[in-house]
Amino acid sequence: MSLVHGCGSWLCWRGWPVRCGARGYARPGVPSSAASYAAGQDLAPAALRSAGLPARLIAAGLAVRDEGDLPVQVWKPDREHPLAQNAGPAAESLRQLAGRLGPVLARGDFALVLGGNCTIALGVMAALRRLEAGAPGLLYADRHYDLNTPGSTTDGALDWMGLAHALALPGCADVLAGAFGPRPLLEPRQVAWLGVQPQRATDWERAQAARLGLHVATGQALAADPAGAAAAALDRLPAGPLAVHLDVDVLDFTDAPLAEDTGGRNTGPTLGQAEQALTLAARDPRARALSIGELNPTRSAGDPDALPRFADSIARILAVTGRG
Ligand SMILES: [Mn+2]
Repeated sequence: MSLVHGCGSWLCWRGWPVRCGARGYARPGVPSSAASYAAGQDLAPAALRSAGLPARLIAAGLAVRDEGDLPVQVWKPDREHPLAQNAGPAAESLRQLAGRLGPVLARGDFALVLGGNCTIALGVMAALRRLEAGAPGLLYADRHYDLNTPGSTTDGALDWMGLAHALALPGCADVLAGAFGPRPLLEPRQVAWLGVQPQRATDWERAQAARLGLHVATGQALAADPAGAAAAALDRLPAGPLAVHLDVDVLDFTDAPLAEDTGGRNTGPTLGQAEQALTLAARDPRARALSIGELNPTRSAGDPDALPRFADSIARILAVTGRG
């Protein structure tokens, strides 16, 4: 990972003095629930700020530049497009994200993107592709494949359709699959899944995973050997720049009640186990971005330690970037 040179000045960033050091961390937020099941994830960037994520990143020795938030989008029912709800506004937000990340990545900063839902990974991959530094890879930590299409479920929620659109699977909505230039945005060899619970996938998704020969480590495998599962996934990815995406629903919801989807109770990795896996990825010299999706702050209202504990984990993970 390239370094940011020549700064050395003090910047005032949301009240904290931040010294520009050897490595920059840019932190755009995507306060959007447009592509989600309901409102809630639009609150995540602000909740992570309030939980002390910036201060923890700084305490971990990172130089943080705040890139600010994209325009707020709050989910509402899209009765004109019930099977791909709010696809137009969601795609526009992702195009904006990719545009915002372009200069950040080009100057060698590591990007931490706060969602929003999992479609933010498409904006990150579009920006990495534009770097023209080789085929980018995506380590996708999620309880779900996110390979649904508007035809494979009746939900109409794009938040578990993102990778179907990145891979341009049959039946995708053109407005999203074609939002980033030539499609597909990604080939199957550019993605490795970590933490999938196959029982929670649709039949369509399981069929696509088998047909395309996807690299998938289940949640059970991830919990049993976090570092081993991550290493095997990283081995499979191409040599170009690497993005890590964390859908917080991959976590055991009883251990870390953070996710929009509450179905992960007592299964999947704990926050500590996921941290082990993602720390390995962060050490990878290809690592350029981490995106965090599907966090709904209302889920942890009764467990006030959950968000600060999560912020601590993220800071520890990012503290090792480039220390491969
Ligand atoms: Mn998910």
